Amino acid sequence: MHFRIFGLSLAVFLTLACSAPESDQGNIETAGKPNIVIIYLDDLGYGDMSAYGATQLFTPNMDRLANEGIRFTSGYATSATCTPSRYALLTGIYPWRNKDAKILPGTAPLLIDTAQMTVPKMLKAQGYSTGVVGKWHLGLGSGQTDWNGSISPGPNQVGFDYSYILAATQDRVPTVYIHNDRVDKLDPTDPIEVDYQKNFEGEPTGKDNPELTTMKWHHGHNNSIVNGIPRIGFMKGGKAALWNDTTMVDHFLTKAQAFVKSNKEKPFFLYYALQEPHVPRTPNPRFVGKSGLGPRGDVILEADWAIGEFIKTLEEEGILKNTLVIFSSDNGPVLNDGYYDDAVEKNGTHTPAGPLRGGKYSLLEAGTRVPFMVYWKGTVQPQVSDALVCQVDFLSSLAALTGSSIKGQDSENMLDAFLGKSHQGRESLILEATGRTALRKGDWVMIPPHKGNAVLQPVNIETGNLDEYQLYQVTADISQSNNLADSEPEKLKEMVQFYEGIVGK
Ligand code: NG6
Ligand code: CA
Repeated sequence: MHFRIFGLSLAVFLTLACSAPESDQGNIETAGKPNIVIIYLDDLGYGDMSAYGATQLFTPNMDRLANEGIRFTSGYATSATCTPSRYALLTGIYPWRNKDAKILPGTAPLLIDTAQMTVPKMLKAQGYSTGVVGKWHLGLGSGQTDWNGSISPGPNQVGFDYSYILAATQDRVPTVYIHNDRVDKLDPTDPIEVDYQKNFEGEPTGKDNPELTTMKWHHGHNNSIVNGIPRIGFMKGGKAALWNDTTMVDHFLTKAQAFVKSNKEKPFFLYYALQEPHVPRTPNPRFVGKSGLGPRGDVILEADWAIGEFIKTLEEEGILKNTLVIFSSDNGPVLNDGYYDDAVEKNGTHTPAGPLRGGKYSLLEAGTRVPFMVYWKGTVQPQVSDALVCQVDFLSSLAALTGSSIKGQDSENMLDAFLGKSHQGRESLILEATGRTALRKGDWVMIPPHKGNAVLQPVNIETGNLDEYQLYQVTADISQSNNLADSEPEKLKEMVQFYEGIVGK
């Protein structure tokens, strides 16, 4: 028998088909490349883990990564809020360069240009399978998103082969899971509508129907009520697709584990973005009351458990030694972030920011300096590192690890620091909090004068705003209690010049 396809014999056709690169991954050598997992928490503070000094919370699974890996003491998110930090993590670009990189509503379009290089795109080109599970908060669609159709562009257009996400935050609508470009479990006869400006007629809200809420709002968070929790934004329909808040951690964990199991044959990159301990804090009943610190403590213990289960999966699948695990948080801690959830009342002597000053939204250290660990069993030696490193460095560093020559605009190759071969970090880093910036350089932090209140009400966090320069030697004064701007004029001048050289005047 002799087959001919477009005039070629079958044998010639097959030879050509097999030798042609099927995709950009086709010919890439993947042997020896480790799996890469970024475990990312939402609002976990520098002092929220026992390995970073917490005495009122015991986090053995996170601690294991810290104690058996590298525990960075000067590891930073770029920003003191979520969206900008995640933008920088994935793109290697400082978020203050993009005016849209600020806390996004659930209806915001995709923030990352689909032509932009990203960590998952770079790794995909190096032969990796790429996935994101958990909190996204980088916008979806191109403006007028129809939540009942294909929600695109999104994670799958910026480098992820697989995505299973919540669109924005747990306190924002739409309160549904999105699998690749579709709302999961959506009943087409019950379409979803989302609006951040006005309510849908006849739909209850936290503001008008407090009797329907099981969690009370303190500030903001008084729009649509889902599962008894009043949210930010209005939403209607999609009943079958609504998430269950108290099983969210289990749900994402299952997806993360499934991704690992089905991709273990070739190197994979998983960005596992837990939504805890961000509000609303909804621990599964298994964790309610476990911490003694109220729901905020309970959800930290729950996240710790999930991380333990996830690492166990890597072990059981026989790939722990071949997996580089990076752990960090998108911004610093906050107690009252808009609900009456006992976070303040039950906090006791716990210090979510550890010795640092400020918190989420703050330009002071607690806004951006976060737990930051690298764990790679058998390859990375346990140690504490004071190297100055930032999540913006992942792109260039992971490129160097996997044989790519890609370099991100603001992303420095910190691979040796990330692998513990060197304690030499970045020379400097621009920090950002709600659009304001500051400079960390060497042992010093300089915060230029910024307008606005010194304390952000009602979260009760120091913003870092002052109408004069602030200069702290953070290696000697980690709690930023001595402003040396007046006594160290030369240092101040040097810092201001350097800062203006990067950020502008
Ligand atoms: C704020 C919300 C806060 C939280 C934050 C985003 C109000 C009053 N506050 O606007 O609760 O959702 O946005 O947090 O609405 S982040 O970690 O995703 O940046
Ligand atoms: Ca956050």
